[in-house]
Amino acid sequence: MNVEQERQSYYEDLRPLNLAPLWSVLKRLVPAEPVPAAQPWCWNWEDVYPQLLRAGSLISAEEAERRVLVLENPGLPGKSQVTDTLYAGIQLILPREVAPAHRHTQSALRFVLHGTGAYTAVDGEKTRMSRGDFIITPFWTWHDHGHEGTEPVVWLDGLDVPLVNFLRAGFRESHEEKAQSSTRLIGEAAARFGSGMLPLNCDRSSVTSPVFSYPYARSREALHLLARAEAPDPHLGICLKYVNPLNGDWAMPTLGTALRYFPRGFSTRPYRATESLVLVCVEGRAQVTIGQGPTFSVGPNDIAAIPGWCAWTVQAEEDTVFFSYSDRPVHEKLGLLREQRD
Ligand code: GTQ
Repeated sequence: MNVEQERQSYYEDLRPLNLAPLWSVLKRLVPAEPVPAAQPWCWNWEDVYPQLLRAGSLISAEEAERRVLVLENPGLPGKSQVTDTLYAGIQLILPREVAPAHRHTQSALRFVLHGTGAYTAVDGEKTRMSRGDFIITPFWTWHDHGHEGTEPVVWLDGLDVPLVNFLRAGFRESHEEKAQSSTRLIGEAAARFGSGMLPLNCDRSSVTSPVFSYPYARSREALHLLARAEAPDPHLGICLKYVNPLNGDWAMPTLGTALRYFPRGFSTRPYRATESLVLVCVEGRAQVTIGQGPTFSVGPNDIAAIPGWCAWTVQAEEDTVFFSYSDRPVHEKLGLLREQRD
């Protein structure tokens, strides 16, 4: 037997003992730099919306529990992942429907894409949903969605499902009632925590922002004013992150959310970080180039997935606003965030 044959027979002897040689996997196990399985991709609203409406005629929100089309990254087929660490889905609710109350240890965000008249209820408080609003469902809070209006309402769900499932920390429960009863006024959380003030002796320990709705109109106005006050950052444009007023940290413990403005004609310099990112176009149109390509033309309600450690640039063809979410808070907390600006 030559050495190679001896090694092979050695490996075969190891297998039933549940032992394996590190040296044959070391470089894959501990790579020189991140190797995402996710691919750069963009989902266009004009493809997604008609399919979502078809789902609306095939299954009710109640039967589906959540009537959602999952954005499946082409590099991760069947995994229900938009990037290696993030989940994204597009949820449809029709007039008079209820998506029944449940809770889970995965954190969820909603970013409203289309329609008016729907609400989401979180731990007894309803919030109306309007286009561009960023709404948080903190982990392990009861939530149901309903619709008192007249037209289809659609939003993006962003969840930390792949991360939580990787940690095997997922729990889920159904509420005994279809829709939880209201125990708080509409706007109560915003009044208590979201006006630049806090109750004098409030508990500051929550890792999720208690301001669970960040209306678009306010955030948009802030970005547009800043665009007149300062030059856009070469890599970020005009970018504001959503924060938890209790501690100034990200609004959610695992998902970093931000709103970004790029004036017409502005191009960003290449930027990459270990975070993986989902971009949602709210207004305008831009070319988004990811890695060595592809370049996607991203317009209203189009959604792009940017895998970790892929450099990306934005070329704004119109005044453009993007909402984004990423796993950045986790990278930061674990000391793993690495960035490169060219
Ligand atoms: O609305 O609670 O897209 O639990 C995936 C899982 C939405 C939700 C999703 C969920 C929800």
